[in-house]
Amino acid sequence: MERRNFLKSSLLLGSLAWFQKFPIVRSISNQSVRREISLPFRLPELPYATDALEPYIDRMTMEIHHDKHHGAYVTNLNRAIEGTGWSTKSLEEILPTVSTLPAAVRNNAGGHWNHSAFWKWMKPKGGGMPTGELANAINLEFGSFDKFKERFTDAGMTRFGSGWAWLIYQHGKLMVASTPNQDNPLMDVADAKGVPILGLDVWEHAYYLKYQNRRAEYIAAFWNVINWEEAGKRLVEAK
Ligand code: MN3
Repeated sequence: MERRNFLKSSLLLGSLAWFQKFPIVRSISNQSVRREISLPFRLPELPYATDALEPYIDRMTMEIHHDKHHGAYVTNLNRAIEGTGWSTKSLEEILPTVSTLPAAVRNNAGGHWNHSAFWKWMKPKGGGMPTGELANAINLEFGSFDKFKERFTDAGMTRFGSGWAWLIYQHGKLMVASTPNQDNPLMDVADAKGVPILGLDVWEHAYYLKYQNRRAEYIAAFWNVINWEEAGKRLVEAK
């Protein structure tokens, strides 16, 4: 009996040691090694429950969008930079140089940055109007909040296929822009470069379950969940 237990534990220890030779098992068994060696980027938690933006954005869309889509950008970004000099860089260092990097880095680094910000640009019981410096800057640049709303909506509606609508800060002023795919205004490839103050995902995956092909209804709903404090904070930091 004792001998059998002894054999069992030696076998177990032996196989553990054997498994330890393989990086993937070692990484699973050791969180800190895992972070340092091969998985620098992580999927952030949503700052609210998946049903918190109902009825404007539905629970299932939030679950799939965050867990599957954003999750895949993080996984694929880690895969794309593994073993390269970029694995120790921050997103803010990677994005301005994407023109020199493989498409997988551009798409997934963009996807990770864009979605990490997007979750924060929304909140339950959001909406209303911006206040303070952001309200002043919007009025100064666009004439009124309603005129800005029109311009931003138009940027989202006229983005053909998948992409993002943006309010950015550049050269001391605000500007509305849009980018294709997962590009963003922090990238050297962007037509309009600047600091993103507010962004809206207009990929079909962001609205199709609830709104199907009706992008205009999704964009109209977005105004009810915008976190203007977050947008305002970004303007203050950008200045
Ligand atoms: Mn998306």
